[in-house]
Amino acid sequence: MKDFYVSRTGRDAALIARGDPVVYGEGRYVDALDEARLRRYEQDGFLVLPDVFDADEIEALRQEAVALEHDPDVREGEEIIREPGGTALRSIFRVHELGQRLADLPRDPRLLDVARQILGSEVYIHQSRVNMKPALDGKEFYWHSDFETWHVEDGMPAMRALSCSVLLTDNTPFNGPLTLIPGSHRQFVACIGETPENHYRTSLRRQEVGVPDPVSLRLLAEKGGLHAVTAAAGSVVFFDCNTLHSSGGNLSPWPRSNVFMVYNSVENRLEAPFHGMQPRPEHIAARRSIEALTPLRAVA
Ligand code: 6CS
Ligand code: FE
Repeated sequence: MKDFYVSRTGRDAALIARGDPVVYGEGRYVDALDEARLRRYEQDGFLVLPDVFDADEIEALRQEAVALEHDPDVREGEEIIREPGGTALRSIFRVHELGQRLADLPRDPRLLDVARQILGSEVYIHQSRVNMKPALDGKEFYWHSDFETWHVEDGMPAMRALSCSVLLTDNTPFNGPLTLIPGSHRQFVACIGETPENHYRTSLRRQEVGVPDPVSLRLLAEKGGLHAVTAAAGSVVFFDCNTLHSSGGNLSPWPRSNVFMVYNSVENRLEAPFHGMQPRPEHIAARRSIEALTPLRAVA
């Protein structure tokens, strides 16, 4: 397969114009977002939908995430990522297969139909996680494009995937809200550096390889600005796989936890990772459980 997005090959950084659509099929595959919201997503590379879930729904999801965090089996499992230099929990991966309500969440039509509309096809879950960002201790996630990692390390062919983040707690200016660069999804930042063996064992704690260089970051930020998603629990952020994003540390005395589900098009299934790397484990990059999701229908 021709690699249109070459990165981490030891050569200099580069900006490569995106060759893939942002919204597939003109957004006509299913009817979920109205035209204005679809255009906003296409232009910025992300979309914030306030108050999608009510307080009871979010509290139930948040409690399930907390229960997983304290489940002794989960705490010893490979899905757990701890904060760099500490023991506090940073992320729990594969939550859509560990929880009950978290298992139904990706199939909720309020989320699934938006993903099907934008990606113009049936979709499956490439990856899910809860980022706990614990009180006073949650560390930053440095600037990156998810697609750069999923392309190089997971062999994701094209930019036909998106992340859906459901805010389980209020995201404020003080607790490390997700921050994105509007418009950055249209340029692929080829990164400097070579990928270490089993890179995910360090990158998920603190990512230093596969991150954009300061010049490219500054150029894209000067063009699009920075947008921190400060919104109430129950809000949802959809963002394109290639939109540059980060989040700061959490110095507030309250946790900031968000659940992330990555929808990939069934037309964009993972191939072999580039540069001969070993595939990442199933709980980070699904290769087996990749059947198209069926929408959860509300019980009549
Ligand atoms: O490597 C990955 O798949 C993960 N890394 C980051 C920083 N964001 C996306 C994903 O969770
Ligand atoms: Fe990310």
